[in-house]
Amino acid sequence: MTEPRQQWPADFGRRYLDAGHWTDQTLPGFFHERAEANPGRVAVRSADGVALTYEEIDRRARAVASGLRAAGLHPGERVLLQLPNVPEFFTAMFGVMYAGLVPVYALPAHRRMEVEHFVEASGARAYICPDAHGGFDYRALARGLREHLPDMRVFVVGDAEDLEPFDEIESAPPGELESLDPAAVAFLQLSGGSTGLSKLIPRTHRDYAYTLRESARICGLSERSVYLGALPIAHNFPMSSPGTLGTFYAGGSVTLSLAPSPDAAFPLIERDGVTITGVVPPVAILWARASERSSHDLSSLEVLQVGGARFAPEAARRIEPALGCTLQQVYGMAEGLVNYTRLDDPEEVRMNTQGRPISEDDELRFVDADDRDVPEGTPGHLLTRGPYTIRAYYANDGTNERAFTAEGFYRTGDLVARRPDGNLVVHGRVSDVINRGGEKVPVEEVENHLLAHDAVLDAVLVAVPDSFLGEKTCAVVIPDGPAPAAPELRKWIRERGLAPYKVPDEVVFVEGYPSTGVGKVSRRELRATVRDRIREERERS
Ligand code: J2J
Repeated sequence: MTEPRQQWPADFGRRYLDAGHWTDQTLPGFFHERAEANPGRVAVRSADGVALTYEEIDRRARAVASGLRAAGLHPGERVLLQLPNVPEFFTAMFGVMYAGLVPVYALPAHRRMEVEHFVEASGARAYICPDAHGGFDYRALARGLREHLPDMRVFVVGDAEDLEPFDEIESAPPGELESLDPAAVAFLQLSGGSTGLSKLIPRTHRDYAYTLRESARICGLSERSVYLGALPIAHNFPMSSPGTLGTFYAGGSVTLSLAPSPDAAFPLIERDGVTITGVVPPVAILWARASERSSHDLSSLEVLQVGGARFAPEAARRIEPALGCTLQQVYGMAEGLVNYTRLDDPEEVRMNTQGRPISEDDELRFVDADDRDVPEGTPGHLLTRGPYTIRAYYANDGTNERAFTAEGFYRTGDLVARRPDGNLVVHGRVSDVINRGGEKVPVEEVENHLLAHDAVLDAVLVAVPDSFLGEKTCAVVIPDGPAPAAPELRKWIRERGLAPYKVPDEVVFVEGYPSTGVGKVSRRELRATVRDRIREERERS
């Protein structure tokens, strides 16, 4: 496995330390400092109005740490954390870290297939999950996991039934804490941008603390800021750009919404005087529409951040007049690099670009398919390295050789142009991931599931344009014999235990694929040809 200390070559590390980017701060360390400085300040308010102070979260996290240690977990071991937007997310996350353990974040939408993959890829020894959320019972998933892995420790937030209740470890007597190394891996985040199964992203305390500090500054956070966690808070965007952790960094408070819909979020904005939040483009469009009819007072909202997927300028222009706040575009990735439009940028920049990097030490290259630099201003494949961009995934299966250049640049898989003013414009993707309104669907993974069906001879998953999501997924299937009904195939995929957002939005059956005109056909060319053919057919009809 990739040793975190070896990630950045020594000369780069020295440069980032000398520049003051990297410090000795750790993630639970900075939170503890805030708790000591302002113990009584509210850190988190849940959707149902329970307020927890910095001191309370810190105390509970320390209890969780001793509870996990008493349960026989050892420093360095991994703990899979799959929680929705509830305060226990933070007591669990900081608690796991305080114990010297490494959290691995799963999204609430992930199901058995993904969870098993994360457990296997990380070697996690414990799983912290909710009882049920969004109509799904995670206890059943946990029991299934324990059938193969009887030693897996499971802690359930809420009604644990026959499993171990999280509240018990949350009320353990706080004990000795591990002293943490700022250069060590703080957690494993999930990749959305990479091809195939999700890769695990090792982020260190000091590289992440740097993004939190700078993101909080760029986004104008202060002790009076109230951030709404509307997207699932385990995702890198609402976690760190500046997200919940950047808000704690600034000493502000976080309000948690269980869903990003206007119905769930608007009353909370009014209740707690939310000043800033981050959403994906389809949610921003819904909010702008809903605000016209809403009776909720949204006047506290100063900044709406939009990121995760391309935000069309026409949609961007509707945000500020509808919501009476500043639009900030955010183009980031869990692997590292994050770009922001600045709050005082001219309107033209805020509407038409995805901003510029956090750090003057973020290095960006724009290249063609052969890694040759393209002329400045033309769209190219974006490669990047810097003080908070990983140099390797937590994997040793050959992924790293493909995902990084020999000089340590991360291949983002994005097609991006840099304007003369330094701002970036994202043109699309070059890797095989469909960005479904911010949710990343790795096509190969879904195709492999489709191919497992008896009645499927071959399947390609392509993106088709969608006015709401930007793009959605269409499975183009060659049946083996009589074609199954499309809804049946979708149901079958869902029941295999795949996250609902990965289930193809549409299924069409064909007799064969159009030829790409070259001898041996690559899957990528085939997808492009099928996608173009489907687009043409739709435009004609
Ligand atoms: C176009 N594509 C975008 C944007 C991300 C902040 C914000 C987002 C993420 C994120 C994040 C985009 N316009 N504004 O981690 O800290 C696409 C790109 C990118 C991929 C990364 C953060 N913002 N994207 O979305 O790891 O294709 O992170 O490479 O989930 O989302 O996805 P993910």
